[in-house]
Amino acid sequence: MRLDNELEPVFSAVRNVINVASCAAMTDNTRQKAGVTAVVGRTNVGKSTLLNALLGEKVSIVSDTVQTTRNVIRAILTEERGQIVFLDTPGIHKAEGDLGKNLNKMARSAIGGADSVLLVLDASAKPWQEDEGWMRRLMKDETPCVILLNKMDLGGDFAEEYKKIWKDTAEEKGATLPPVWVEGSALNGDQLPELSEALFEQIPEGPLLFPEEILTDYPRKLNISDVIREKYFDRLHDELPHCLAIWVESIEETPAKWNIQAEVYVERHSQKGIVIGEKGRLLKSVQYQAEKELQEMYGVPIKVRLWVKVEKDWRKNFWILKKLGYA
Ligand SMILES: Nc1nc2c(ncn2[C@@H]2O[C@H](COP(=O)(O)OP(=O)(O)OP(=O)(O)O)[C@@H](O)[C@H]2O)c(=O)[nH]1
Ligand SMILES: [Mg+2]
Repeated sequence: MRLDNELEPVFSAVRNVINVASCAAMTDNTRQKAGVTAVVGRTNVGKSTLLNALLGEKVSIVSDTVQTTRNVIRAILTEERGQIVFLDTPGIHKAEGDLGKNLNKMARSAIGGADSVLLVLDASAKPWQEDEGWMRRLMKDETPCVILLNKMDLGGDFAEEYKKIWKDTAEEKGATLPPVWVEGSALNGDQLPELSEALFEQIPEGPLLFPEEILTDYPRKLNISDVIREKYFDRLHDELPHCLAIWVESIEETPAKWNIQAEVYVERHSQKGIVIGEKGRLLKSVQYQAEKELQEMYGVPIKVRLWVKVEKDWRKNFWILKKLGYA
């Protein structure tokens, strides 16, 4: 496994977990496979939906808004044949502000430390420049990769067009390592066993990297803020989401329940009313939906209290981006 630049902290965290992991979780079975697979692609193609489906648990939030995923999230799949540590990355998207640029950088650097790459494409939509950009990058590095043509449940009208782009570009660049193509659907699970098979093929043999019961090591505070953000994205669609961030201030664990206090950042006063809603309806509904989901996730009663705060131009504020884990 190569270790690289910006993601070095991520991988040193992996190594730390390995060091403290119980030896019982390791195995002498040298034929077992274990490795890191970066899941990349443009925004909205279904990367997070796919990882949730492969793991059978929700580890990463999903929405039809661009750049829903804002951190690199490790999702850990452990089976008899071994373990794949997936890196769910923010989808590449034309970026103007610091937030978007940082997210693109995060995604691009993820492939540096990975053993293999899974590129996800949306076969139901015309190829974007960003899709071709990923293909060029993977060819340049000759990275072993599997390409999932996702959303085949919607017809897959553009599957052949994507394959042709790969073929033409590979000829132009003299790239020789062919990808493994899988056509399927993260939403209905079609061809996911075949996809897993292809992914396990591409990672090296070795002991497990994480104890087998761990699905993700994503910090709890970040997970909770993502769930709250997802509930906002569900309701606001394109109206506001990019100007919105959630910061979990505290989690008070009492024997009866967890009390979660979180701040909702918006960029301007005029946006405050939108996230609160008429008579506070939107805010209350987001609190309620988040409580419901978090309760299920953590198995304890949960109370969420949200405070809306105007942080002018937070997307350009390095310290806020850093605090949120976006820089
Ligand atoms: N019909 C269909 N919809 C899908 C499929 N996979 C994902 N979606 C939908 O596509 C949208 C985007 O899914 P996400 O999983 O959030 O996409 P993403 O690639 O993680 O997006 P970013 O985090 O923004 O990079 C959601 O509305 C999903 O329900 C699929 O196989 N079929
Ligand atoms: Mg995502």
